Amino acid sequence: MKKTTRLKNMLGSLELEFLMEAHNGLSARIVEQSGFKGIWASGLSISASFGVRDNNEASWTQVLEVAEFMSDCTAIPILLDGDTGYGNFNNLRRLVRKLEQRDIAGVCIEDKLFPKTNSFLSEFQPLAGIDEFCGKIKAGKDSQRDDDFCLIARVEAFIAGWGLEEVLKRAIAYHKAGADAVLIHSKIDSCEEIESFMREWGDRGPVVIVPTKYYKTPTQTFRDLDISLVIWANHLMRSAISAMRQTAMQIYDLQSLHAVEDRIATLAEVFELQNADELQQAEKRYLPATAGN
Ligand code: SPV
Ligand code: MG
Repeated sequence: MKKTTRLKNMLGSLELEFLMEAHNGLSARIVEQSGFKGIWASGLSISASFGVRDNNEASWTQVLEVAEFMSDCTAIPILLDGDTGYGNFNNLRRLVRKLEQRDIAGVCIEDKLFPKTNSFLSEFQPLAGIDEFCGKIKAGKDSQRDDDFCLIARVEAFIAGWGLEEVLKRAIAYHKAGADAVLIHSKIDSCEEIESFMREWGDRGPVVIVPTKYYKTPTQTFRDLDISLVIWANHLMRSAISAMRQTAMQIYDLQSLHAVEDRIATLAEVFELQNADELQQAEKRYLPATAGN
């Protein structure tokens, strides 16, 4: 089944589904091997792994290149965090076409202004006009060639300090404009805003959430609320930071590899993640036999 169809089916599924964050080919492979059905290509994590801020400091083609590596080395669908679409409706059209060419299953765009700021970083989060954002959604949907490519519209009104009425107005407008799902983002440490939204939203369409700040909410609550898809948005990048710091500090302090050797991945694991075995088999098939072989 196509990656796009699989993501679309996840959105439409009666089960609660999950996407796990990845930010490069390696972490994408790890997500897939862990059993997840799909990948969130996180803007925050990709920019952090570049050592830049989540403010569109990395260009969209740099992000696209990362997504391409992720897509090439995995078979599960990828939902790209497309920020604001990197410009107006026209930039989004081009993004959608480029994502389809790279077999990326969908894109999520948020109703903020370019250049965006991470939702947890600043109180000042100016929102796009509803009509302008609806035009962007329509343009994105009109430009996809594969009917199952998914465009998810992310509502940032709670993040920007607006109330339920504004969130609902925007979600309904984006749904009518053709979004395959709405992502309702919230930065409070309880599920209260999401619950209030779900009570009003009913069954208009699939809803995606990112429970980074309300991580203590039991996952069963999300099921009970009829959420479609949960995104664990940045946890591989954050676990990599902790592990890398610990390893670097230990090696620095001890001037030896001895203490870390038991708790880092083996080289065999690295080669497996790179699919090194396939190349060795191919060399036997395609390279001429030499005296050394
Ligand atoms: C990301 O992972 O880049 C996201 C989610 O957009 S958040 O950081 O919560 O805004
Ligand atoms: Mg992001």
